Amino acid sequence: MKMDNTLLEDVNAQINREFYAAYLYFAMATYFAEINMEGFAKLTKNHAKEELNHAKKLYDYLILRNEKVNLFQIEAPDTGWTNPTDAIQSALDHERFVTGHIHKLYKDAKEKNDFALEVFMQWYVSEQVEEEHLFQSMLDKMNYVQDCSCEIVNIDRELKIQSEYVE
Ligand code: OFO
Repeated sequence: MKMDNTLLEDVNAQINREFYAAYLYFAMATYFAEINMEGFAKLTKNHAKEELNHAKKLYDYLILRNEKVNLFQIEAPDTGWTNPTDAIQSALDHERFVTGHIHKLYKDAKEKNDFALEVFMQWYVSEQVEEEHLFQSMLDKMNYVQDCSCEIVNIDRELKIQSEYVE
């Protein structure tokens, strides 16, 4: 079944958003590396790789459906973070923004009776729950310790240990 044109445009736009997300997390990893927060740098770099995978899954899906992939220009992320908490807050804001688009795509697929796309998008709906949880729980911890930099350093150390298992 051919994909509705609006749905196809939206999937292509989502591919771009996933690549943008990868760019954003690589930028964040650079910021954390520059301030010597190795744990946060590893976590965000690993997350950038996950975002590339999200883009690739959508790309492969369009190929499988014999639909046209359009790769658009990737916007440069805004990198004016003033401290680690500010950066993680912007990660959470970004994930909430992406969740809104994923939900819209899922709803549109359902309304246009594209059941294959609807089922495919379920994976992204669930993934967004995990993505928001990851940054929300981190942010809660960071807000809890507030400006106590030694505690932020401890969180960074923990993240460094955890992300060594992921790589
Ligand atoms: Fe692709 O989930 Fe985050 O942005």
